This record gives sequence, structure tokens and C-alpha cells, in this order.
Amino acid sequence: MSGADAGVLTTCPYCGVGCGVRVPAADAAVQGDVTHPANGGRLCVKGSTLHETLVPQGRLLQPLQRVAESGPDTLQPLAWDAALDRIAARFARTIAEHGPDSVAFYVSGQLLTEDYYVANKLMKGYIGSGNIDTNSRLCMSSAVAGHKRAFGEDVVPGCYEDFEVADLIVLVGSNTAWCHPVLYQRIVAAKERRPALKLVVVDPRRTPTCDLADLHLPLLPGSDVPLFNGLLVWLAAHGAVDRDFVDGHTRGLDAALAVARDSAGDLDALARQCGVQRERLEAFYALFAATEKTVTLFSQGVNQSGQGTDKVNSIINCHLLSGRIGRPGMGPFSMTGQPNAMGGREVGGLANTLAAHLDFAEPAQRALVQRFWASPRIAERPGLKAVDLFEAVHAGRIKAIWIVATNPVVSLPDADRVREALRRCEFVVVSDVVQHTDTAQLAHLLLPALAWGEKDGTVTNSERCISRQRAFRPAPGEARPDWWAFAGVAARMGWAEAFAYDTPAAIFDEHARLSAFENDGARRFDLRGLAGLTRAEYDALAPIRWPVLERGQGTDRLYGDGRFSHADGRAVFVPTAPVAPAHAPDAGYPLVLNTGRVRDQWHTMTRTGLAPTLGAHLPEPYVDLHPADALACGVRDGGLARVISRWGSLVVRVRSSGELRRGQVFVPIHWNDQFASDARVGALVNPVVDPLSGEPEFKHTPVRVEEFRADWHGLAYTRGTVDLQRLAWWARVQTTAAQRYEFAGRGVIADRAQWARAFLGVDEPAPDWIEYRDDGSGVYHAAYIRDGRLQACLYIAPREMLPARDWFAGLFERLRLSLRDRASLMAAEPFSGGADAGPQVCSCYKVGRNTILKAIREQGLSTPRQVTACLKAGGNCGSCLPEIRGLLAECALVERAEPA
Ligand SMILES: Nc1nc2c(c(=O)[nH]1)N[C@H]1C(S)=C(S)[C@@H](COP(=O)(O)OP(=O)(O)OC[C@H]3O[C@@H](n4cnc5c(=O)[nH]c(N)nc54)[C@H](O)[C@@H]3O)O[C@H]1N2
Ligand SMILES: Nc1nc2c(c(=O)[nH]1)N[C@H]1C(S)=C(S)[C@@H](COP(=O)(O)OP(=O)(O)OC[C@H]3O[C@@H](n4cnc5c(=O)[nH]c(N)nc54)[C@H](O)[C@@H]3O)O[C@H]1N2
Ligand code: SF4
Ligand SMILES: [Mo]
Repeated sequence: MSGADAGVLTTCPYCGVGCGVRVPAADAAVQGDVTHPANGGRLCVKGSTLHETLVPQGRLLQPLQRVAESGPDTLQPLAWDAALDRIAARFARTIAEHGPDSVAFYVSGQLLTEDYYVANKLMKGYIGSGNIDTNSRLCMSSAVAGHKRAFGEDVVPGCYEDFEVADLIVLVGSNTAWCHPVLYQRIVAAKERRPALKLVVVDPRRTPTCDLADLHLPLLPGSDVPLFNGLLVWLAAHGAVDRDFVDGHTRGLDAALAVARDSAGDLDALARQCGVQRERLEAFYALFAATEKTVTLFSQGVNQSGQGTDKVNSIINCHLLSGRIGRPGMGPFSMTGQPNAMGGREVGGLANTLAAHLDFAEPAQRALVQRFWASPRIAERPGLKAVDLFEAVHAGRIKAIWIVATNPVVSLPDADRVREALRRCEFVVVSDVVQHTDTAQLAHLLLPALAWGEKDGTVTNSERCISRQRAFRPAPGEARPDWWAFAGVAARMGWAEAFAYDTPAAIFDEHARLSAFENDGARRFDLRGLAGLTRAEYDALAPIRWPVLERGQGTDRLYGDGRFSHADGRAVFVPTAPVAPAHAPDAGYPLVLNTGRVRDQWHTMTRTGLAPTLGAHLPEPYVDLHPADALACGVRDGGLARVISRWGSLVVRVRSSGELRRGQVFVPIHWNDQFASDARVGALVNPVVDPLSGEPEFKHTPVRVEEFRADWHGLAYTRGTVDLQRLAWWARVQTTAAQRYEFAGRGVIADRAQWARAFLGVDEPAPDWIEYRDDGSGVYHAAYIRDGRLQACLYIAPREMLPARDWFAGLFERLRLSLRDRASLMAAEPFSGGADAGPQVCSCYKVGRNTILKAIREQGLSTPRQVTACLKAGGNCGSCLPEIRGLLAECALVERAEPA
């Protein structure tokens, strides 16, 4: 798939949509792959800025070990051989002294299938413990458990085309517009072609995904089970039952319906329980009942809950009752988060699954896997799930852990305890592509991994489509594939022959053969048609949906024939009784904290944080809350607030977007110690998990919000580093040529100029330093210029009286500052070169809020299409169209309020 014309075809390493990417040349901007079934050439802003992340900054380039003798936190390079020797020896010794369950791997849905397969085989088949878990525990495990209960296997029955042929799409707990933008664009395009296609969003927040929704149900957090139980009862009562399907292909309806009837009550009670108007509830139920072609997509608002698995089954129950599954345009659809969340499930990367959709529960299945691997032992029982696994590290039961492609000190609940657990752990190995992460800081040994563009293998997206990630850049420094590191340790532990892989193709072949091994069709996950590929065939592999029973023939949909994976071939209705959240709000912690994603950042920002285009949309960590709650808590929009739970706290900017109802707050998950002084929201999250799946309740923690008092506030842009110790609070973001810092401090600064120079690290005796000061008001502006180029600028003010800032970054790109530029810097206002564009709305074309508002007002624009025609904004990935529509509405409101 490489060639002078085509460039290299590969797959986006971000979300589970799994878009195909074309790389025309190693240093050129990437494009969408028009031949890929997931995206047909489209990319969202994260995908289209991938080249901005291919930078050497921050890369981990050689194995490093922490040496205590040379003082705290000293890292010394060591050779790969020595590093792998050390891991193998340490793991072997720990296992010999304390047994196989005293060690663990914690891996990730961002690994390639080949990496994942080798890690899982080593732990379960050779070390003989189930203690390998993955960040997919935090993401997909409730969907996995729900699928297994209902279908007998972890299968997503449908495919993306179903969204285009459906007549009703229900999005439950999914901010699709921001988190799965290309799928959302496919939905938007389908709705434009066919306005009769209805869209319902079930989310406590009014997210950008609600923009085009025909109906939004802003349900109370956690009330999905009663909502879907109510739907089940309604469908049964209103004749929307597929009797033949239910009788011939399912079991358990009566019990499920009885529980649903018990819990749902009458419609008024149900509406109160869910916090939605009765009319809206009825409208949703009636629409669902009347629409055969219905797809229900669900994501983290469903999975990440103390009752996540029941939420999943309450949705699937409704599809089973109406027989809407596995046929075009209908079915429950679990959207995966990470690029290879699905691949990890195929290899059995979760602690409670074995491999290739085989399980621990059946001795015959354990024996099968052991026979295939010809391994000395096989784990006898499931290992510890992520939250319990880190608890075991904390308690000292797990003494050595290898963490690969995930950042648990940020992303697990009760994250300060996770940090403490790793601090106590005797031996922590971290494999990552970057050197500085909150987790890497606690590693005894750091291993450099290949990043996107360098690694080579396969991933599987939400619709079971296996795609190649191909390398198009050489490995930098001594970075190596993760599978190679696992195989190297295995070899040193005495299992060289079983791990003698020379290429990812060899690993994939073994994985495909295992899926087919003694598989008479009982396991739908079957890649027999992909076994025995030559190296060249593997390299050229085109995207294909599993099961693949014949070479080149994928499968669009499963279960359309009504034959499920349970032994009796039937699907199961699971009774789902509603359960109250483990921790309810009370007087001390009156608000419910919901956490999730923003449009332009990916998780802990190790890669998207490098892209200036992506930092411009929402540059600071924030807490979003209702204006009335803000007032009650004594915080202001734009001010700083401390958010506190029983488990931890953080300090972030206050924002009242209007998306939240009273009683709820939202904090994004991305910021961490590398990007802000105090913004790891994981520290606040209650360590409550779903009893079946072990997936954490990330969307519901009681908190309170207080003002964070500071005596002065500041803003700085610099090409260099700053002295963060001088600040009470800070957050940083990458702009084109400089880092931007927002900050706040306490106490009195005696000499502002001296303070500013020390803060910016300016130690030249006579720098080109310009400043403006107003000692009466406490305002201070300074800029530092070298050889005509701007090096840094800084603004300090009491309260948040800081200048509009989105135009500063451009000054760092000038080769020589003009007199006007210097004057602008001191006035903190652009004199030339256009006005302040305002915060970025369209990241693809870099169009700011002020520019859009001005065009709307001055040119009388009234539709997003006109805005795009005028400014290009919204014309590429379309993720900003909801915001553009919002700005149009804002202008229309103002016009109505003040008629000309
Ligand atoms: N931009 C961006 N995209 C991403 C990612 C990223 O980091 N950044 N990460 C990827 C990954 S790994 C994942 S898992 C996906 C996640 O994709 P999503 O699941 O769409 O994202 P979230 O923001 O976690 O949460 C989804 C929604 O659930 C809602 N919610 C909260 N509580 C409830 C509830 O009780 N019921 C219901 N019905 N809804 C509720 C929240 O308000 C939120 O809007 O995104 C993927 N895509
Ligand atoms: N409060 C709250 N917490 C959450 C969530 C939430 O909604 N709310 N969502 C949860 C979900 S769904 C998810 S998926 C997790 C994500 O959380 P994490 O997995 O912890 O987040 P990432 O930043 O994606 O971490 C991936 C790490 O692997 C590195 N990396 C990238 N590629 C490779 C590679 O090929 N090899 C190696 N060795 N390293 C690599 C990156 O630099 C980064 O440090 O967060 C979970 N945590
Ligand atoms: S939608 Fe997801 S897979 Fe597609 S380009 Fe965007 S981040 Fe990448
Ligand atoms: Mo995820």
C-alpha cells in the first residue's frame, strides 16, 4: 500500500472510529484515505493535525533507569539488553518468591493487536497469572460484560452503514460530535440527505451533539436503567414486539419485563425519576416503538457507571424485544473509545478474558488455549481488574508492575491513591513514547516505544474492521516496538522459542490461527480467512470486518439470522433493576461531578498537547456549572475555583457554558501535572466500580465548588521555561512558537520587574526588556526581545484583568518586531495586522470566535453554510458546526433584544 502516488495508507491512532489516513510523504500533512470504509476520506481535526504531533519534543529515546544513589530522580540511560535482563530477572525473582500473582501488566487499547497478543500470552500462558488488565477496563468492560450476558459473546452486531440507513438514531451517553466526529459527520450527512432520519440524544448535558437532535433527554445522571426499563414496558404495552423473534431466538423476557414493570412505575413517576418531562419521555418511547430501523449507539455515559453493565443490557433488551438486531439500519451499537479497544478484546487483554473470545470459566477452553500455545501453564482464574489491581499494588501484594501505553496516575479513579500505590511498589516499569508523564515519574525503568508513524501492525475499530497501521518513519533513537520488548523479556525468562517472532506479521498469523483453532463456529470471532497470509499479503491487507471465514471476505453484520453465541443459540433478556449511585450528593458535597472529553484533546495530552492547532480551542482546564450554582458557590465565570470531593481536589477555571442543569458540574479529563499545577480530575473521582465489569463510575462523584483566592493573576508567552515554584496556580498550552502560561499567585510582589525576569529566567545583564507599569492599579506588562525577535511577554494584574490573548502567539513567528508590534505588546492590544480573532472555534482553518461574530453581524449571515462560504470555518471536519450554530443563535438573540 505504499507507492509514489498513493503514499502510505495507515489508520488514525486516536478514536475508535478508526479512520483511514493517507500520508503522501513522511513530512507532509496527512489526508483522509478515500478508500477506507470507516471514513471515505474524511478526517476530524485531531486526525488532520497528526503531522503536528510528529515532533521530537519530549520523546523518550532510550531506556532509562532511576538511580537513587545519585540523588532523587536521577535517570540514567542503559542498553536495551541490560534493561530487558533487569525486567526478566526481577519478574522471575518476584514470581519465585511470591508466586505468579505477585506481578502484573497494565496495558492499553492504544497498543496494536500484535503488541497486545504477545503481552497477554506471556502473562496468562507463561507466567501463569491472570494479572494483565488494560485501560479498556475503564472504557469498554461494561459493554463487554453486557454483550456476553445478552449474546454469549462480546460481539458488536452492526456496522457504520447502519447509521446511514436507519430511520432513528438514539445516542446514549455519547458526545459523538466531539468524541467520534467522523461518524457524527456521517450521521449529519445522512440527515441532510434524508431529513426524516430522527436523532435522539440521551445525555444529562446539552452537548454539541444535541445540536441537530430532534429530541434531547437531559436525564438525571445514572437514570438510564429506569429510562430503558420504561421503554421496554412501553414497547410491550404498545405492541412493538417481534413475537416470532422473541419466541424463536431469545429467553428470559418474562423475568426482565417483570423487573422493568416493578421499577418503571407509571409515566409520571418515571419522568420524575429520570428528571425529564413526561411529554419528552412519551415522544421518545412512541418514536422508538414506531421505528423499525433504529440504531442505539452507546458510549461512556452508559459504560462508565456503577451500573454500567445493567445499563447496556437495559438497552439491548429493547432491541431484542422488537427483534431489531443484526439487520441493516438497526441494532444496539457500542462505540469503542480507543483505536484498538476492540483488538484488545479479541486477544483477551482484559484480566477476566483468556484469548480469542475464550474464557476462564470453562476448563476445556483453558486447555484449548494452553494446547495451542504449547505453554507450560495457563492462568487458572481471572486476574485483578484495574481498580483492584492497583489496590493490590498499594497493599504490596503486587510487587512488580509493567505499565504500557497508558497513564494510570491520571486516568484511574482515586488517582492520588494510585500514585501512592506506585510510589510504594518495589519495581515499576513504564513503556511510553514520551519521557515526561505523571506515571513515568514513578518508574524505576522507562522503555522507549514506537509512536504512530513508526509502529507497524493492526487495529480493530468499533465496527469490527481490522486495519493496518503502517510505519512511514524510521524509529527515532532506540525506540522499539512494544511486542519486541515483551518478547525479549519472555525469551530471557526462558521461553525464547514460544516468543521467537521476527515481525508483526508472524504474531498476527498466530492470533488468526488461535481464533480458528478447534472453532466449529461456536466462537464468532474467527479470523481463519486471515491465517497464513504471506508477509506481502499482510503488508497489503485492506480493511476487513471480522469474522473472516474466507480469504478477503469480511462480515458486515452478525446475528441477523437470530442465532446467537450462547450454547442454545438464544439471546438473553437480562433483568435490570435500578440501583442508586454508591455516593449520593449531601450537604457537604452537594453537586454531582461528571467527567469527559473535549473536542481537540486526546486523553492525557501526551500527543495532542504538542499540536498548537489543537491547544487553541479550549486552552485551559475548567469546571463547567450552571450559573445559579456558580452564584451559590461564590464563583464567577472566568475566575478560578477549587473543586473538592472526599477523595481529592483540583483548581480550574470556571465556565458556565449553559450545557448543564443545576446540581451537576463537568470537568474535562485531559489536564495533568505536565500541563497544569493542579488539574488531575482522576484525583476526585470515587473508586466505585460496576460489580460485574469492574468499570469505574467516572460520571458520578459528589463534590463541592469553592472560590480559589489569588492576589494577582498573570499571563505569559515564552520560548523558554518559567519558574513555576513562584505561582499558586498555573496551566500551560503549546502555541506555534511559544508556550502560553496562565497563572495566579499570592502575596505581594515587591519588585515586579525583578520578579518577572526571575520568573522568565532572563539573566542577561542588559536585555532588550520593555515594560509598562501602573503601580496604582497593580498592572504590569513586560516583553523580552533578543535580536529583534520576541522571546517572552508577561502580563500581571489584580483579579483577572488580563488582556485578550489569542493574537500574541503570532508575534512569536515574526523575524523582527516592528515598532508597532512593540507598542502593541505594551498596550496589550493589536495595533496592526488585524484584530484579535478571539478563541479558536474552527481548528481546521484556524478561525476565531470574534472573526465569526464579526462576519455574521457585518454580512448578515444566518446559516452555518453561509459562514463556511464566507470564512471556510466548519468546511472541513465539521466538528465546530455546533459552535457556529451557537454563535448564529447568539447574534440572532442579540438582534431580537436590540432591534436596529
Ligand atoms: N476528542 C476526543 N475524542 C475522543 C477521546 C478523547 O480523549 N478526545 N477519547 C476516546 C475514548 S478512549 C473514548 S472512551 C470515547 C468516549 O466518548 P464519549 O463516551 O462520547 O465521551 P465522554 O465525554 O466520556 O462521555 C459521554 C457523555 O456521557 C454523558 N453522561 C454522563 N453521565 C451520564 C449518564 O448517567 N447517562 C447518560 N446517558 N449519559 C451520561 C456525559 O455528559 C458525556 O457527554 O471518546 C474517544 N474519542
Ligand atoms: N475521570 C475520568 N477518567 C477517565 C475517563 C473518563 O471519562 N473520566 N475515561 C477513561 C477512558 S475511557 C480511557 S480510554 C482512559 C485513557 O487514559 P490513558 O490510557 O491513561 O491515557 P492516554 O493519555 O491515552 O495514555 C496513553 C499513554 O501511552 C503513550 N503511548 C501512546 N502510544 C503508545 C505506544 O504505541 N506504545 C507505548 N508504550 N506508549 C504509547 C502515550 O504517550 C500516553 O502516555 O482514561 C480513563 N479515565
Ligand atoms: S474521527 Fe477518530 S479516527 Fe477519525 S480522524 Fe478523528 S480521531 Fe481519528
Ligand atoms: Mo476510552
